[in-house]
Amino acid sequence: MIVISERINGLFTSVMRAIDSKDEKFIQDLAVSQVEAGAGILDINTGPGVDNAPEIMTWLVKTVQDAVDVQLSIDTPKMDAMEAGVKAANKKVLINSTTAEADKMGVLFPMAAEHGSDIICLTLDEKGIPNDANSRCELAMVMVAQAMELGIDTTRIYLDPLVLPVGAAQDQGPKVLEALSMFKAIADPAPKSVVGLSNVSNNTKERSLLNRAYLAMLMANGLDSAIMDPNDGELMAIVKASEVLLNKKLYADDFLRA
Ligand code: THG
Repeated sequence: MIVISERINGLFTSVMRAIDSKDEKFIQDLAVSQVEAGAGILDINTGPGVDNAPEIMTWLVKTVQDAVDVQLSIDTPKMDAMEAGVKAANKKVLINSTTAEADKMGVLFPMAAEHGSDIICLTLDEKGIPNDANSRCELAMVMVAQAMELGIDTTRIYLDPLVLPVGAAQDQGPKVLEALSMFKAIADPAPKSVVGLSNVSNNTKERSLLNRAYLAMLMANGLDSAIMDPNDGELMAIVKASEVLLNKKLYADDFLRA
């Protein structure tokens, strides 16, 4: 499983403060600790409500890539900030994300094709987030078809079924699992899958417990990558244990220490 670190996000108060004061060391220490904890990709998000998002994204990307040598996921709904992030990166990025909305696909798939980027496809469109697994798959198929027309390899596509907070949309938990298990059949070779794991526990008291339990279920349904906190040691242990139980990693008595 590919662990994508969620921590370089202006949503976190400490990160927002570091962005405001252009504190390179804080961001770089955070990046290094995430990679040391096992992150294979770092998600980079300026946070909501910044008015100079392209400038901040450029600063974040440059600051992070001066400290670590991993792929970056450029996480923003703003096209200008996305373009700034893709251009500032010195290697191929993960575009996070397009939706099935025509205006987004029309800009972001050509951007991915031009720069050789990987791209996350969120299963939502002008009508919002679908209510069941089949509608999520329909939107996934629309996006995969459009990407293929531009020559984007299906293995560069990460389908995101959109995890919702259990407190607000409890019925969606199993529907996301069902959608995940259907995604593999959409193309050959199969696209990858990704979720924003911590969404599930937003505004709950038992955040890490819910994140850990759901991650094991998601992995059992074929999840390839998750935006999550690699500094949660117990959560990382769930990743390792699940990889062994799903026969993806060889069992050994000391696998958790490895
Ligand atoms: N899919 C994709 N990208 C995504 C998401 C997704 N990016 C954003 C988000 N969802 C995943 N990242 C986070 C990052 C932080 C939190 C949740 C998801 C989070 N932060 C604390 C909070 O809001 O309570 C911050 C509080 C603090 O300051 O400590 O929960 O689904 N493709």
